[in-house]
Amino acid sequence: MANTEPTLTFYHSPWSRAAAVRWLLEELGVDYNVHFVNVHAKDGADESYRAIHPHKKVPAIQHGDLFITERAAITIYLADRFPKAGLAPSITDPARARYLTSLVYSDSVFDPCVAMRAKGFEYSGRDFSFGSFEDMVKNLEKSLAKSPYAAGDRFTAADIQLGSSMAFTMHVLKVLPERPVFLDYLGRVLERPANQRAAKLDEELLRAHPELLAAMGVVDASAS
Ligand SMILES: N[C@@H](CCC(=O)N[C@@H](CS)C(=O)NCC(=O)O)C(=O)O
Repeated sequence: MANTEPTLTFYHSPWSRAAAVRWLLEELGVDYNVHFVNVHAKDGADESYRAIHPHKKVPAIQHGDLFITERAAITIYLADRFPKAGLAPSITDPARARYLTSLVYSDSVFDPCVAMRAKGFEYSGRDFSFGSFEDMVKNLEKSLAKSPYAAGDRFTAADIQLGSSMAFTMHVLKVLPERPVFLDYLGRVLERPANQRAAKLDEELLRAHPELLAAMGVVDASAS
């Protein structure tokens, strides 16, 4: 039978929030094309990219004639659209409640809290929708102590979103504290073969686009 699945294009740049979507795509085992976007260029991505993403950011996907932006929305869409991988509890599964909560929390609370902390902004948690950094760390610690994964006993797409953000903010930004429960959790999720594959594919993509490294002021030692 002919493959009737619409073409899936992933607008991507390594070393960005889009890395979590690459990991998800590898977990799903679907065919996809990568459209490289140099978001690290001096003035950001080329102006033509605004037709895909209104803020010229990654990630974005095109599936057939549908365009989706915002990482949480992309994650929910893909995990539901390709259910065979079992990465999203079904609509009637009670685990869906924690799944959606932690998935959206990753981008609407965790992400801005760590961004404010990384930039050294002092603020009152009551003045912003995402609340305080301290409340976020406490909540995350409590939630991950309760069960091995973000939504309960099994790995879901919410762990990709959360695990990817936690790893970056702990190890690169050095903002998230190295609490034992966080380290245990990261040990569990980051070792997944799909994540390792995604990282390797991103390394290859970086080698094919030295302009990205140059834009970030990184010298590619392997190129000499
Ligand atoms: N709210 C967006 C944020 C995406 C985002 O911040 N992307 C960054 C890379 S980590 C970007 O493309 N920045 C380029 C720019 O702003 O010019 C989402 O969740 O998808």
